[in-house]
Amino acid sequence: MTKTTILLSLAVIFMAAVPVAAQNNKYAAAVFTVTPEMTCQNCENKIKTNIRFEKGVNDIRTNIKDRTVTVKYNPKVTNEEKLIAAFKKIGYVAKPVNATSADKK
Ligand SMILES: [Cu+2]
Repeated sequence: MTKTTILLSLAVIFMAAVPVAAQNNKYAAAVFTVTPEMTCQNCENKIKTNIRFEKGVNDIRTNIKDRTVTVKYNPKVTNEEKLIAAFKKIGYVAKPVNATSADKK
C-alpha cells in the first residue's frame, strides 16, 4: 500500500466511527445564562447543588467568568424547558445560549 492509500483508509475508518460514537452518547448538553447573574461562589454552589439533583441531569458545570451554566442531561428524561423550570424554582431565569458562541473564549 502506498502512503496515500493508508491515509485514505484511515480517513474512511474515522468517518465511519464518528456517527457510532455520537449514537452511543445518550446525553445532550445545554448552555444557559442566568438572571440574576452568577457573581460569586455562593451563586455557583446554589445552582450546582440544586440542579444536580434534577431528574435526568448527569453533570453540571458553571463558568463564573462567562456567567454560563452547562448542563449535561439525558434527553429521554428531561429537556431544556424542564431545566429552565428547575432554575426558576431556585429563583433564576435561565436562557439557553447558542452552544457555538459559548464555546468561543
Ligand atoms: Cu453570589
